[in-house]
Amino acid sequence: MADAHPVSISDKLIQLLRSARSLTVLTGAGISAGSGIPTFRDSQTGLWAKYNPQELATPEAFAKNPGLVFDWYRWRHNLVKQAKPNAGHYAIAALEKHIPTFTLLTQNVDGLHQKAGSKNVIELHGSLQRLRCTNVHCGYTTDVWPDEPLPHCPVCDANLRPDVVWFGEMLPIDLLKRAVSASKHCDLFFSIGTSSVVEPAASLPYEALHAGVPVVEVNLEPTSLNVYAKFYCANPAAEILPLIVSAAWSG
Ligand code: BJW
Repeated sequence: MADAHPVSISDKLIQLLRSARSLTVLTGAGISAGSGIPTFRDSQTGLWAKYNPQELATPEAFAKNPGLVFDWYRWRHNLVKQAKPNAGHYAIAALEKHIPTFTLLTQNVDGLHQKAGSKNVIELHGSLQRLRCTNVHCGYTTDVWPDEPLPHCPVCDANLRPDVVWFGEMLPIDLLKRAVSASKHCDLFFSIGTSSVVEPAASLPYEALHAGVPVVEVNLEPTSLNVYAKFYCANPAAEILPLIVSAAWSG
């Protein structure tokens, strides 16, 4: 196994964080890796190493084989129901208490940020907590996952589906607009535990960069964003984020 990357936190980053009046944080699956939730694209352990996204995470896959897709999401729903936030989620929740304007943009559907106490959270790819009716004219949603292989809507009898955003589907436009605005209008932007490949979320750090906002990347591996980031932390999010918060505000 490779040696852990030594922890080093730039004094300049700590100064910027202390003086920030507005902070925007984008998270991806890497933040929840420390809570036992598999990422998508890590080569050995990622979900897409074992499962084909085209057969599970598209509207076409659900239309073709709704039982299979629902079953896979029920397995993941059970996994996240049992998961607990880790020190990285708690550190992000602590940032919100220190900085007057704070926005958390997450691509994750696991609800762990809210469990850790984060308040201003925009769930760009939906939530595994909820099911919604596939009939767009119906609008029924529920937090209860019925114990049936393929549950139906109690209002209109159409299939229910997980309330997540699949490939080829639009992100909720109001949430995306708020995310773009929060990315442009902040003093500092963190991109944490995301491979920076899935659009349109991957473009949000660039909204910040184009507005002159310094970007911090926290990721075990550098991504395509890395060359543009002012600061890079190559440590597990659950280790480095609590150290950053305590360096900025303890004492
Ligand atoms: C750690 C760590 C530790 C690990 N500490 N770090 C422009 C160009 C090309 C394609 C497109 C484009 N615009 C749109 C598209 C198509 C598509 C897309 O982006 N495809 C790319 C893959 C090429 N996008 C869409 O379809 C989106 N819709 C859309 O744009 O609509 C308009 C439109 C439609 C059609 C055509 C054109 C436009 C919707 C995207 C929905 C994504 N959905 C998923 C599934 C959600 C439900 C579910 O959970 O099942 O969202 S896919 C999956 O990827 C999931 C994630 O949220 C998302 C991002 O993954 P993330 O979080 O980055 O995870 P990983 O695994 O990739 O990375 C983890 C990282 O953490 C790694 O870098 C590790 O190193 C790191 N790490 N441990 C710190 N301890």
